[in-house]
Amino acid sequence: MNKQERNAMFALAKGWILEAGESIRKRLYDPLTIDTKSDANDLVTSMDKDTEYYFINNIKHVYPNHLIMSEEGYGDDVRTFDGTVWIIDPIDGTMNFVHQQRNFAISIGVYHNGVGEIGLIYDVIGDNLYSAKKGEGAFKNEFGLSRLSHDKSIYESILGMNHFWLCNNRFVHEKKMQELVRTVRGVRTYGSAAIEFAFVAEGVIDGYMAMRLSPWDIAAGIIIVDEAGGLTTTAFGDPIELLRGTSVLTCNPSIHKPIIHDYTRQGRK
Ligand code: 2AM
Ligand code: CA
Ligand code: CA
Ligand code: CA
Repeated sequence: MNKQERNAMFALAKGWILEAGESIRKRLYDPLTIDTKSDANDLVTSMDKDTEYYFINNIKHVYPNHLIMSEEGYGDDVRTFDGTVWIIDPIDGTMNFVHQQRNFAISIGVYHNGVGEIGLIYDVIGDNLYSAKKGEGAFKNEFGLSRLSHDKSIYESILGMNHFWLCNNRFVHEKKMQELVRTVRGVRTYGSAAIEFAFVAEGVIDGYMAMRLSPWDIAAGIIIVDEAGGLTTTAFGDPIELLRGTSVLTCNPSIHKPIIHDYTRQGRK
């Protein structure tokens, strides 16, 4: 994809994401239809569906040949990364949206032949747009993000992770995760993978780990963290295969090796 095409697509996507966010803010306290999906805690609302539909309508109108992979099922059944693929989570952090009316984000990643071209994560209530274009750095609104160029030791790092991995689970031994929690300076849980990626890019947290995420949770975040100078692999240090569900470790490069070698690989089930 050439720079001109990328810039045009970025400008459109940015306009759409800001407009969708504005629409959510206006309707924040309107009555919602809330359904459950795989289990009682897996929520989806009419706002998730309306927002996804809005993006798909707009994208298909301008780019009828592009494919769209999105959480709530209005997109295409994407099986390969040939051509241009938009990967969209209309609301990441739906539980936060429903219970807290904050700490949720819209996430859009655009890939061309498998290469990340554009990443956008919009923290709707904070009105902060995290963005990146391939080769042009990462931004929070108009400010460039550069804190990841400073090394951190694991002892002075703040790590984002869900408390779930400290309980008995099928991915990783909880004792090893407890050891990791005691080693780092602090642990945070924000409840939106996209926001955690944005915070890693910003240097607000030094890493984020999760055992089970979907492509739309991470597609934009991978590009933004990469452009900010960070590193993203599976939680066990392998390359991410974006078309499938995956574990994730996204972090300041200086703490990647210690986490993989001393904790996740040793604790892997
Ligand atoms: P969502 O709000 O778009 O569903 C919360 O820890 C993070 O995990 C959010 O990014 C959330 O995305 C995602 N998530 C929630 N339920 C999930 C599930 N059943 N499988 C994978 N990811 C999930
Ligand atoms: Ca969901
Ligand atoms: Ca999500
Ligand atoms: Ca979602």
